[in-house]
Amino acid sequence: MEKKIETKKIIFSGIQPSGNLNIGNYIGAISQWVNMQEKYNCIFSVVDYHAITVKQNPEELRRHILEITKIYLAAGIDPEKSIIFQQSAIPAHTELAWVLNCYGARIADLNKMTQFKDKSGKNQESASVGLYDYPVLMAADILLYNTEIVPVGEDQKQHVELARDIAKRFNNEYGDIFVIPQAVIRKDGARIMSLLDASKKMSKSDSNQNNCIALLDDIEVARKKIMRAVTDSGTDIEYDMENKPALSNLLTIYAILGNREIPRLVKDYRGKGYGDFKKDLADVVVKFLTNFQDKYNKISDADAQKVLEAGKKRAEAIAAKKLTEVRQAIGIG
Ligand code: ATP
Ligand code: LTN
Repeated sequence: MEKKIETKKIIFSGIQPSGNLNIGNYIGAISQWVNMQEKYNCIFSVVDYHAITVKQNPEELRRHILEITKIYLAAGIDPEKSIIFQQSAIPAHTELAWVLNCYGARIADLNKMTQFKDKSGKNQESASVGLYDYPVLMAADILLYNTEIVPVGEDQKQHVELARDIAKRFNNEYGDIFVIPQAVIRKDGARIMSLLDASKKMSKSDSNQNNCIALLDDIEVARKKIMRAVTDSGTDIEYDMENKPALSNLLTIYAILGNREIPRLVKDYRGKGYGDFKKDLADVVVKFLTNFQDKYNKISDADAQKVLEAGKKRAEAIAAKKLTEVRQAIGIG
C-alpha cells in the first residue's frame, strides 16, 4: 500500500517592534505560538515594516527589533524548530504586497478595517498611505509561506479575514497559487484590556504606559501598576464581563499567568475584597515576570542577531519560490 506522507501544517504570525511588548501580546499571541511548535511548522516574524506605519525613532526601532527577538526566545520559541526572522530582510514581502495591492485588495475592503479607523482617529485624511495599506502587507506576509493557520489576538481577526478574501480573489483569476489561511484565536485572553480603562485594549503603543504590564517592566513598577489598576463598583470578586469588565480582565490575567481556573479563583476569593485580590495578583505577575526576565537576561543581542540571520536564510527560500509563482502567473516572471 502506498504510504501517505503527513506534512505538518504551516503557522505564520508576527509582532510589530513598535514599543515594549506587554502581557497582552504574550497572552494573546506568543503563549499560543510556544504550544504550537511541536505540531506545526512555525514561522514567526518581527514585522518591522508594519511598525513604521506609525513614526518610529530609529534608535528605538533598532533596539525593539532585537528585544522582540529575545522575547520570542525567552518565551520558549525554539529557533531549531521554528523560523524566526525580520520581515524587512526579505524583500518578497513588500513585492508581493504590491502585487496584491493591484490584484486582490480593494478600497472598499480597506475602508472597513477598524484598526485603521482607530489608529487614524479623526485625522483620516492626513494618515499615511502605509497605515491604510497595512493589512495588504500583512496578507503578503501570510500568503508567501503557504500558511494555513495564523495565531493572533482578537484584534487581528479582521485582517486575517481580509487575507483570505485577497487570496481567494487572486486564485480565482490566476489559479491555485495561494493557500487560504485561517485565524486561530484563544478562547480566554484573546483580548486583554487596559489596566486603566477596561473598554480599551491593552496596547504597547498607548501613550500612558500604566495601561499595561510590559514583559520587561521593572518588577516593583509592575506591582504598583497592578495595585493601581481600575476596578468596578461593588466589593465581590466575580467574573462578569458585562457588569464588571475591569475585574473580569484582572481575573483573566490571574488565571492565565498563575495557571489557575477562573471559577476556582472566584470561589477562593469569596468573602475577600479587591485589595486582597490585587495583592495576590501582583504576586502572580511578579513571579511570572521574574521568571521570564531571568531567561531574557541570559540571551545576548549577538545571539538574537544570529537567530535572525539563520531565520532569514530559511524563510527567504520559501518566500522566493512563492513570489516566482506569482510573477509567472501574472506575466512578469
Ligand atoms: P500597537 O499598540 O503598536 O498597535 P499592539 O500592542 O496592539 O501594538 P501588535 O503588534 O499589534 O500589538 O500585536 C501583536 C500580537 O499581539 C497580535 O497577535 C495581537 O492580536 C496580539 N495582541 C495585542 N494586544 C493584545 C491584547 N490586548 N490582548 C490579546 N492579544 C493582543
Ligand atoms: N498586524 C499584526 C502583525 C502582523 C501579523 C502578520 C500577524 C503583521 N503581519 C502576519 C500575523 C500574521 C498585528 O498584530 N498588529
